Amino acid sequence: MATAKIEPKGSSTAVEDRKEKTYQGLTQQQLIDAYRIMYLSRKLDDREILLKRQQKIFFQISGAGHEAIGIAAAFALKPAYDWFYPYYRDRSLCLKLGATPLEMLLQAVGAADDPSSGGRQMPSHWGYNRLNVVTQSSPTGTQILQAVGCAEAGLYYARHPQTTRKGNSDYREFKHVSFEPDEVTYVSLGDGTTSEGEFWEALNSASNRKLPVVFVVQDNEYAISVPVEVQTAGGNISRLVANFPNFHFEEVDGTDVMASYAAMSQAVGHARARQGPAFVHAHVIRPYSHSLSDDERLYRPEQERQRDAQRDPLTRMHGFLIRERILDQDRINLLHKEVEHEVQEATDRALEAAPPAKESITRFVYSPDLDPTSSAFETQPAVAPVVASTDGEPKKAPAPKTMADLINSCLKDEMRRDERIVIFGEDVADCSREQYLSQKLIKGKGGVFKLTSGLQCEFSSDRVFNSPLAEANIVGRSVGMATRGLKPVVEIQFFDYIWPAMMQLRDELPLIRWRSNNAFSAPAVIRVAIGGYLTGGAIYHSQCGESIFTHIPGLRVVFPSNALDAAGLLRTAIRCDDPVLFLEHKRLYRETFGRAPYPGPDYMVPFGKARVVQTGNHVTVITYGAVVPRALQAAQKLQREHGLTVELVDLRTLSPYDWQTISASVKKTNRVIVAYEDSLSWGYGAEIAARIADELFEDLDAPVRRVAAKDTFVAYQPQLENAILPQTEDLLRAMKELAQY
Ligand SMILES: Cc1ncc(C[n+]2csc(CCOP(=O)(O)OP(=O)(O)O)c2C)c(N)n1
Ligand SMILES: [Mg+2]
Repeated sequence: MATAKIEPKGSSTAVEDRKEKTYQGLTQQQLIDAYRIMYLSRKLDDREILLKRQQKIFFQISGAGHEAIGIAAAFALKPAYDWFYPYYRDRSLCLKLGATPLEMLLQAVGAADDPSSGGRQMPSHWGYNRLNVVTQSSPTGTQILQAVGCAEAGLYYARHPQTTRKGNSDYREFKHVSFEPDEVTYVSLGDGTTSEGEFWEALNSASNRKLPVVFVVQDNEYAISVPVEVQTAGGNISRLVANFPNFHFEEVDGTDVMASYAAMSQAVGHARARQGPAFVHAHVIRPYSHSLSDDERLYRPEQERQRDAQRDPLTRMHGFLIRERILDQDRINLLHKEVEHEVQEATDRALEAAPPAKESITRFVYSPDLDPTSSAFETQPAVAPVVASTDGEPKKAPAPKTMADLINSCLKDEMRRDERIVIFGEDVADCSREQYLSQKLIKGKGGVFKLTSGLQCEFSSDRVFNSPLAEANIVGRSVGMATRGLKPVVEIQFFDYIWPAMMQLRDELPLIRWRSNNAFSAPAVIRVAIGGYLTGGAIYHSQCGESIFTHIPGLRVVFPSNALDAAGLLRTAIRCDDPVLFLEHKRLYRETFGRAPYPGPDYMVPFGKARVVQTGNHVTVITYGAVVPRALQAAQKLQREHGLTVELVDLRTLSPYDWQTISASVKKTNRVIVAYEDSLSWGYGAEIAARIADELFEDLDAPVRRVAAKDTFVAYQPQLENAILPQTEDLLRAMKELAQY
């Protein structure tokens, strides 16, 4: 049924002529609208609770008690113009922005047509591409740094509007980009979530970079059963954040629509005027327990719950509309009936909706548009022209360069080609204090391994800059930027220190596309210096651990062994449409092994294509990274001393990996070693060995052997390091044993 417009009580043409009274800038009609959405929001929660009890849906978490601040935020912001990173209690916000009751219930039943996730996420995990409501997840707080990255992307586009043009031959072809010059990013969270480190990292960057982010903390004084005074030192988050520069602060009764709207308008105004971020601390209530899996009567006495109930935003708004004679009880009853009818209609339709097809489960793990394993990513190195010099002698071929050189050159060429690329991380800039560069007082740093050297000088601090020392900050912001269509190519200084970013790397970066059913994606590149054999690198500068990441669906994992591959694979990583973890072995950065002339600005190596380093007949060795040169040395020795030949396969990319080449080689030699630098047990080679044992059993003349590090960490003392990491002699011994098995 089409809902009739319920108007203010005294409404008539004559009445409209007189100057209309407003309430903190909201008209009577807007207040009625606010009440209608708040009531709708509550009724949807109530209906979902009923459906859950009837086992027609499978989870419920409500927005009850948070309706007023949500509606106020929606009035102060613009859908499909501003950007939204809401959390699960933001039902009223999403309804006012334009999400429909049917859409919400489609998620509750897990329907194929659920626009937020296609049946993949729990209800109240909002995501509406057409409204700029970005796909939300369950880990509390991961949205906050992403919102910071989103705001940075908006400012970047405003400074570089030409970058929004659709590109071709890479991810830009499939990434629609839009921005508004005065857009604002909204992000909300609960009081408990302010205890997360990522919250503080986000405030720090938003403050320092004066970003137009409006942070809304919806403080219902509980995080499940843990009260606010246990979460927050002193019990009030506003007091703790008050000294962040550039912020506008508001603390408000979030159950009062008018007061909340006044606070939100001020906050949004500050951000829109590019004065900096804003922080709105809204005191709300939580009348329905944490979720349907929780019973708050176990930890909240009746009198406390009664006290809360007196502040129920719906009751308050109802009373206000009557007191102000904006609506009488009859009109309110009519409004209630209309809303209840709307909820019933949406419920009927949602319950009839088809579930997703079982065959669809692996859709959108990766980009459906651009396949980095395809021949589109296979190009030849540009052959350097050999020009005759004046004396008639051909000029010398260009000098071979190190892996570090070629990665640096590749980054430079890609940045020239694609202005959407931004680079940040710890120490990656040449010099943050730009005046030292312009006055030519210093040479500049450009990364602890100098991989990003000269990039800031060529491309400006706008595109290449230092981050705070905070790994979650680096990855979380890059997720937000990539969601908006930028191409962040960020650096994690040492693999050993990647763990603070793990929540973003496991639960966000590779999941954005799958969990939103392809409505959003975040194809960022994370470069990481990895590995040992450093002589003195010790425990915390030598770790591997790639299998932890190859275990993550949706993430491409690359691990080159030589300069040419590094350049070609990095280019593929940048141009492709999936998130990539690009692992660079520190020991190989400047190694003599595997140097090559720069292969030119278009050289690409496709993912999932191994390189056969040398062919052989007696045993296959499957490996990657810094074990490749060691295995090659061992193979040469085996041939010299015993006349046995090794087929050496360098995987180059670990996810996806080249099963075809592995299988063809094992079928040929019937003997195989999987060698890797990481500790032996549960390492990357376990998966390859298991698959060979499973699928190639009939072809094997010997057991599948693994050669890897000891099950410990890498020690500082060089003799210990040598004993821990797999050496050429270990490989040689295994090759000989297996070849003669
Ligand atoms: C990182 C993380 N830890 C734990 C949880 C489980 N969990 C879900 S909601 C929640 C409480 C959140 O409290 P608060 O931030 O105050 O929001 P509220 O639910 O009160 O609105 C917890 C512990 C989670 N989802 N994510
Ligand atoms: Mg809370």
